[in-house]
Parts: sequence; structure tokens; C-alpha cells
Amino acid sequence: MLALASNRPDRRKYLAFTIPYVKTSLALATQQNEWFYSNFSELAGKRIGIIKGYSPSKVIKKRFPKIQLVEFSTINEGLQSVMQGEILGFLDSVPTLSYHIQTDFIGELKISGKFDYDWSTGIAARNDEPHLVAILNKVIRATPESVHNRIRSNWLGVRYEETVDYRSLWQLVLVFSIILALVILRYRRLSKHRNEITDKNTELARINEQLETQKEAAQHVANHDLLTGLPNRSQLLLRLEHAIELASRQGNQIAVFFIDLDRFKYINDSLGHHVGDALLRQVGDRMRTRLRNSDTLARIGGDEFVVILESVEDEASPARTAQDLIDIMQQPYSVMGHAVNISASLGIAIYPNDSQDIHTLIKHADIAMYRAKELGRNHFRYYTQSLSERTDKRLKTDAALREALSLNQFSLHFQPIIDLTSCTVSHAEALIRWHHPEMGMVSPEYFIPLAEENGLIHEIGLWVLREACRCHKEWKSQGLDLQKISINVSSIQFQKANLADAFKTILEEEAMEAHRIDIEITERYLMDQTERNIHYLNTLKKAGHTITVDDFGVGYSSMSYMKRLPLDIIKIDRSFISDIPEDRNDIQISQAIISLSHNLGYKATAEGVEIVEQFNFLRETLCDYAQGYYFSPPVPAHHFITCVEQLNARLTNEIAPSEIDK
Ligand SMILES: Nc1nc2c(ncn2[C@@H]2O[C@H](COP(=O)(O)OP(=O)(O)OP(=O)(O)O)[C@@H](O)[C@H]2O)c(=O)[nH]1
Ligand SMILES: [Mg+2]
Repeated sequence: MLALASNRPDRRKYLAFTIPYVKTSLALATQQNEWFYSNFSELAGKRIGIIKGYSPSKVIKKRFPKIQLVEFSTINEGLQSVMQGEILGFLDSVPTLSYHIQTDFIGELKISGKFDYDWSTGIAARNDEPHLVAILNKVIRATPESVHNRIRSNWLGVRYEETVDYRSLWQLVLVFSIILALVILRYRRLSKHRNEITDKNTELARINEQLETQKEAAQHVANHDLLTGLPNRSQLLLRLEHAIELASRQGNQIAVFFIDLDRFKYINDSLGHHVGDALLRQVGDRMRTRLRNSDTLARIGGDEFVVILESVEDEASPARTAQDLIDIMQQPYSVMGHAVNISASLGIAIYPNDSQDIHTLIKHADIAMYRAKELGRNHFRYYTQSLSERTDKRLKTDAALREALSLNQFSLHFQPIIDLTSCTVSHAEALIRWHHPEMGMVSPEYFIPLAEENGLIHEIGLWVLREACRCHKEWKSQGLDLQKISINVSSIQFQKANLADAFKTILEEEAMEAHRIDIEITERYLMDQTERNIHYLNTLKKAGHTITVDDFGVGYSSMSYMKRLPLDIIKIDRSFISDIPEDRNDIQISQAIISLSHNLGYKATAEGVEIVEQFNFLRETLCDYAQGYYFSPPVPAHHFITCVEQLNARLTNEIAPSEIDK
């Protein structure tokens, strides 16, 4: 029985082996100072000793031919050769080398690692004693592992240096390097992030700053009027609210001015919107110079401004500021090379007397301003309760007016116009009347400006034309073929570019010839927007209408362009006729207008003729037509034929001055 033998095929021919008891490896004994080897390939070119006939040598020779194997008869010889440096090392199993080193070479040689050449070692018994092996296996299995380990360590109890597992080491180094790299990378990333964060923070601060600026700009835009840079309506309301809070605590009064430029539209129309804009800016600048820092000046729309005067001592003091503003506003302006004049109308409302509510205060100031306009503009007016009543009436009238057309509340009255040559009725002026079931007859002088303001004038104007056509046809069917009917056309109606087309349609629908309709326009219309108006008038004229200028003489028409206008008749304003024959000036003016009209190729009509002297004067001065109460007041359409017949008869009788009976 062999205590410990390698289980090799050749031995199995005559030996039976127990289960592997010790697994051992091939090791290399070297001098103390030698390096560690763990792979046969590391021994290439080296002189390595081995026991002659030792089975691993065959394998080594075959697989690692570069190793110079030196064979020895005994282990001791081989180890001696190592000691003397003749060979690098000696190969044998770990326990064998361990035993020999411990016995003879302790402290001089060492085992420099193990190679991948394991084989198992067991207890061997002769082949013919197989039961021995079975018994031994049983014992081996029954023996606790701790006992086996002790036995093994006794056998293998040699101090040898463990092979350094370079692969693991490298792997470890690699893992550490990777970890290190990752840590560095992370750190760099972190510091990069830190830098980025710092950059981002700076950028955020910058954006924040920009946003703040933009917010301020947006707030400015939201609170200010873009054109003048003055506070706008919403800012005004805030300031007024604030001012009222303060005033109520301190027991002060506040004045609110509502300012609207007079005839500002005229500037826009004649010089262009851009000049209008520039003027608005200058007006704002000028007013600002007349106000204290604590006062607010706001532009709340179009040509409307509002001023808040805080800490008003007495009710009279706002009047001084108001007049000051009106005065400075009237000074001539130079706007884009144009010399421009403008005035303003101003209304004043006082807190707390007129109202304690911001909206009502502004409304009351507006009402007062409106009154200033009515009274001739370029003035200021204080708000009074009666103004509110007027306004209420206006609002009521406005609402009623909107229904008047559909409710058929309008009618036309006609005033005959006399041909002074033949002393017969030649045509008539149509005058609108409004009969309201509750308000009674509403004067056109009252409701026409209202209709002009709220735009109803367009519809009303067309209704007038249609009604005039109908009446004319009606009379014709009854035997009165009137030369024509004059209708009044408001300058507002001309603002609708298609006025001539709308007229044409109605004439077609009513089968009426255009020359039967005379268009009366006011002198003021002629004074405004000359080029455009000449064009509009030409269109109507080309369509076949005749054109009369109403109320002539009160405005300041330029004679030079009067010539260029497509006019037919000039109607002398009643104010020049009413004082004839007493007023010499009026006589001369009327004469001048008549001869001017004739010189320009136009005819002349005198209106407001009330007495026979005026009638005679007009005939003497060769005025062409006349109308007035002397002949007839305006009469309803259904009375018109009778009126004409009677008048013609009367005039025939009265034609001789001696026969005239006042
Ligand atoms: N240039 C300019 N014109 C404006 C602006 N906003 C409104 N308007 C015009 O200002 C005019 C204001 O009209 P109103 O005040 O009703 O009339 P007005 O001609 O001033 O006559 P009164 O106020 O009745 O004396 C209108 O013609 C508007 O078209 C603006 O921003 N710039
Ligand atoms: Mg205005």
C-alpha cells in the first residue's frame, strides 16, 4: 500500500486508488531572490531541472518546447544545481519539494509558485486487494473534513510563496483604474456642472434682469398711452382712486378736467393723421408745463385728455388752471413744417361735491366739456346738475332716434321756393320733421346733430331722398310738376364713400331723374377738406344733381376755390336778409353775394324772407330765388299742392308793389 501516490494511468495497471485525497500541483523550487512564476510560458528559454522519467516532463516538452529541461536522477541533485545557479529552478510536486526544502535547503530555496498541472493523489493498494481500497474510501469519507485538513497541511506544510495572480491583480488594477477614472470623470463632470451652474446662474440673473426690464416696459405700455407717453385711462382711474382716498382722509377737494380738442378732425383730414399725431404730442407736452408734478395728465383716447388736480383749495381755483390750459393750447403750433392752430374745450367736475365715484366724476367732467363745445368751444364749463339732466335727455333722445325710422316717426315738410323772375313757385326745400309720441315735435336742430354723432344720419339721409322722390311723383300724378326738390345732405353723409351710388340706386328704384333732386350742402362743408369734397361734389354733379350751398356768408369760403366748385346755387344766409332794409351792411353784403354768384355763373337764393320789403329788395337786386315765411312756412306734403296753388295765386295778385298788403 502506498500512502500517497499520484493517480496515473500507468500506475492504474497494477494499483487501485482511493478517491482523490490531496489535489496537488506542479511547483518550481528556486533561489530565495527569484521571481514568481505561474505559467510554463514564462519559463521559455530558462534551464529547468526535473526528475528523469517524471511523467510531467513529457507533457512539458511537448507543449512548451522552449523550456530547456535538465534531467536529474535525484531531487537533491536537482536542488543542489539550483543552489549553485546552474539551473533557474527545479520542478516537482508541491509536497515533494516542500519536504526536500524543509529538510536540506531551508532558508536557501523557496517554492516560487504553482503551475496549472494539478493531479490528484490518493492512497494506492495493490490491484489484487480491492477491498482495501473500498475500506480506505469509507474511512476517508467518514473522517471529518477538519481532520483531513490537518493531515493535508502537515503534508503540504511548507512555507512557499503564493503565486501572485497577476491576471486578477491586473483586473483589480483595471477595476480600480476604472473606478478612479469614473470618480475623476464624475468629479470633472461635477466641476463642469458647477461651472455650468455658475454660468447658468449668471445667465439666469441676466434673463431675470431682462425680464424685470421687460416687465417694467410692459407695465409702462399697459399704463401709458403709446403716442404721447402720458398715463392712459386705466392708469388715470388708479390715480384718481388713490387721489380720492387721500382727499377723503384729509378732507380735500379734487378737480377733474375733461379736455377735448376742437375740430381736431379737421387737422387730420387736411394735414394727415401723422400731423394730427404730432400735434397731440405737442398738446400733451404743453399742458404738462402748466401743471404741478402732483397733478395727473392722462390721454384717454383720440383727442381727449383728463387732468386731476389734487388739493384744490376752493372751487374757483381750478378755473384759473383751466383757463391757463385753454390759453396755452391756443398758441400757434409748428408741426412738421405746418403752422397749426387748435383750441380745446374743457369740463370741470369737483370731488366730493359733484360725485364721489371716479367714473361719475369723469362722466360729469365730460358732460361739462360737451356743454363748453355747445356754447361755442374754446371754453371751460363747470359741471352742474342741470347739465346731467340735459345729458339724460340727450341719451333718451338718442335711444328714441334709433327707433324713429322703423316706427315711421319721420315726415318731410316742404317750403316753397319762389322764382323771383316769374314770381311763381319753382321748387321746394324738403325739411325733416320728427314726431315722437311722448316728446312731441322734436326740432331738427336738436336731433340732426345727434344723428350725425351716432351715425344714424346715413340712414336718415337716404330716407329723406326716397321720401322726396315719392312726394314729387305723388304731386306729379296730381298735376304739380315741380322743377325739383332740394334735400339737405350733411357733411357726415359724405364720409361714406358710396353716397353717390346709394343715391343712384334710390333714384333708379323710385324712377326719378337726378336733376329733380338738388343737393344742399353747408358752407362749412366747403371749407373743410377741399380736394376730397370737390371730388364728391363732382360725382354727384356728373350724376345729374344740382348743388346748392346753404347758409352762405357765415363761413369764410375762399373765393379762389369757390370758382372750382361744381355749384349751381348759392343760398344767402338768413342772417343777412332778416335786417333788411334797416341794416345797410346787410343790404350791401347780400348785393355782393348775389353779384358774386352771378359772376361765377351761379344762381342766388335768399332764405328767411319775411317781409315784403325784403321781397322787393331781392327782386330789384336780381336775386334768382327766395323762400321764407313771407311766402310760406314749410308745410306737410299733403298740403303742399294747395299751398303752391294759393301762393302762386297770391303772388300773381301781389306782384305790383302798390298792391302789396302787409
Ligand atoms: N391723429 C390722430 N387722430 C386721432 C387719434 N385718435 C382719434 N383721432 C381722431 O380724432 C378725432 C376726434 O374727433 P372729435 O373730438 O369727435 O371731433 P373733433 O373734430 O375734434 O370735433 P369736436 O371735438 O367736436 O370739436 C377723430 O376724427 C378721430 O379720428 C390718434 O391717435 N391720432
Ligand atoms: Mg375733438
